[in-house]
Amino acid sequence: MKALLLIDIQNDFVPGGALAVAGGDEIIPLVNRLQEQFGLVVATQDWHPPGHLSFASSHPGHQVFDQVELYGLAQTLWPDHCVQGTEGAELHPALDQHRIEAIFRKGMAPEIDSYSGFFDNGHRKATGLADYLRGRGVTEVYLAGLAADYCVFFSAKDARGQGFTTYLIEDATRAISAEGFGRAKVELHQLGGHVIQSAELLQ
Ligand code: VGL
Ligand code: ZN
Repeated sequence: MKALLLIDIQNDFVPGGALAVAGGDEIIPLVNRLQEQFGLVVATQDWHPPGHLSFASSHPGHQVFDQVELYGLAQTLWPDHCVQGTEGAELHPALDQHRIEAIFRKGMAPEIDSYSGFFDNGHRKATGLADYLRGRGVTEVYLAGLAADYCVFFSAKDARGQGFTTYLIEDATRAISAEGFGRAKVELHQLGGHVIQSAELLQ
């Protein structure tokens, strides 16, 4: 059984949003077509409380994209984004939601970031996504969404770590940094993950 994971397709990650990924909105028509190929579609939603410690605004004297250490973990500081209950945190209105069976929220703990849909960045707490997928008989996970080099990549790595056959659908993602995504693809290959194009699923 294969599942499509739609990672953080939220208003704040598309142009005009607080943490816009260039071309982030361009993936949505493709993602909607891809959903038809899957018996199970699941989404994740970045869902931070106001004042989350991944926000540069929570660190006086620091700028957006600075690197700091947070309780022993390297942390990039982001603009305030995906604040619980705001429009920026909503799934994008063009995303077809009628086949999304579950939405896993992440990033609620104020002191730790959570790029992956499976675990926080310290692997301290699981979201329940892996157990949910196993409970549904899923063995193969396909990933699309935003951003390719952060939440999609970290979700793909954890999917591998949880023993799922893992496919990152490259043209159904957009990256914050092309260089960062290049490194991410190498690492994913080393972990036994696959990077594919949507055409391999749509023919
Ligand atoms: C993301 C940075 C911070 C993402 C979320 O969805 O890729 N990136 N929070
Ligand atoms: Zn975030």
